[in-house]
Amino acid sequence: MLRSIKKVLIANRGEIALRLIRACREMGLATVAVYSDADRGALHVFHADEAYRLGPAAATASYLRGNLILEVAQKAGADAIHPGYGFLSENADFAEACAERGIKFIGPPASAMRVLGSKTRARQAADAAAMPRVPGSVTGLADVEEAMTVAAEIGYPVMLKAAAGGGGKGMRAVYRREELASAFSAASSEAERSFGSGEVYLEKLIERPRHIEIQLMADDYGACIYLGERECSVQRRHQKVIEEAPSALVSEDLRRRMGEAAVRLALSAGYVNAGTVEFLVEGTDRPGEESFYFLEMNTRLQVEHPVTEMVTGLDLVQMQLRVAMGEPLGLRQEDIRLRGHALECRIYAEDPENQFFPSPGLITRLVQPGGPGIREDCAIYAGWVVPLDYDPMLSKLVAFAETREAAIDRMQRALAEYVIGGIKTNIGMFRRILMDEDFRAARIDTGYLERFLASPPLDSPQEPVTDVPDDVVAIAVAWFTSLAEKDAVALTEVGAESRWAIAARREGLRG
Ligand code: MV4
Repeated sequence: MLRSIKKVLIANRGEIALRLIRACREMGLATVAVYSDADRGALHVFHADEAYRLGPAAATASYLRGNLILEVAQKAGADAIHPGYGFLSENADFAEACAERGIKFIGPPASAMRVLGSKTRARQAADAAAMPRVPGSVTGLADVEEAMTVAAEIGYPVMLKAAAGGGGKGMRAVYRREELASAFSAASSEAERSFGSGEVYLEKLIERPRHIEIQLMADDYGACIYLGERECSVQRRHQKVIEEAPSALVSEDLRRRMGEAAVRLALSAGYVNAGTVEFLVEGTDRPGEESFYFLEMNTRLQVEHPVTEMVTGLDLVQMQLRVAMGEPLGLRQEDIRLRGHALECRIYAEDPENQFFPSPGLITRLVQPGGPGIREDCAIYAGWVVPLDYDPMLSKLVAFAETREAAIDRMQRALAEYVIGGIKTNIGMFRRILMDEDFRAARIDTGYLERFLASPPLDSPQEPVTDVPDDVVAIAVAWFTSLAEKDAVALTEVGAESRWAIAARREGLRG
């Protein structure tokens, strides 16, 4: 059944709101933006056809107000809402409220969101779909005694997880029987506090896993395809930092097995639209012996979707919109071909020299990279004040090339072009990661970044500057200083110097 969509309300902000507006415009759809007081001057407000104020800056007073957003949609005559990621995107009650008012929620049905939103129910769905999952319980643990029994069955080390959780909250690794009781009550009360449900379950602990996820797209007619994987092992405190597609560690055979399992799970949950199945993978150093385990399914468009777009040549947001209109996918699995390699760096307003503290504020100067194979998804401009009320991600810088090595070189070139003045950013950290031998050899797992940050590469080879005349160096330094005055000041600050600070200063002088 075809559904008419002519006007889309974008229930989000920042780079993803802009990304969604762009897809709508290319398809001839009108757009309605919503904004908080902090975002009056934001680019998504500027680029949409109409914009409505929601309230004060706090997300709970603005982008999380589902009922108000629905009122705006009705007033503006929008026939669909795209939630983007975060905010209301995985809120099944909101998806249901949209349906009740005859407004199309661009995402899966509320019923599928409910099944997959509970980790224990999702594990049951995985079993029903013959999808490999980490050994452990598939229902909440009634008490410590039950936890003891399950842990003894699967063997230590184990991991306690919140059924309503995600992102590492309410999670506890337990290495010995004696530690289980206190970890159980800690995990359970943290889960209760964070999610309003104290339900926890147990899994076998997988040590040094890789985090690899499969992108799915399903239509209303039972067609579902996988669009390859993304390698997301480079994380810090459960925040992804670099993503790539494809994963250097996934063979064609492993990709097919993971993709087919992900499709089975989605179909068994009645899934429609874009979704991502996350896996823990171990044994990628032993080709043919890799094991993958279902972790969770994300029922939204993800931050890192651009790397999949680059290697598939598809526009995932346009596909989402067409599926929401009731169109069939129009693609079979064999139509999906991966080509080349894409890397994404998440550039944040944060200070790597000060425990990655958020560094919001006024962007005084901005020189953005471009050229062959570079895509930048962002919503910043010189003069924009990065609000402290939301996630401080500034930009997703994406490099695409024929090979992983060429994509890394291209990313390095783009990072070297990038100047953001007025606020601290993690750009320098990416320059160092991309020089790292282990990263370049794809020797990465979920612990890679924390290990790397704990031991900065002070002895990395520096480019010789001896062939540059002194006056040229002086001009370059003056130019750099004028472009990034605040950063430059930080480079000359004295005080307790971390090894990172030293590495960062050398990086700054080199640049
Ligand atoms: C695990 C695990 C090891 N074993 N589960 C972290 C976030 C949450 N969504 C799942 N997480 C993990 N679950 C078992 N049984 C290790 C992690 C984990 C992790 C997973 C993906 C990406 C980065 C991570 C960093 C630390 C721990």
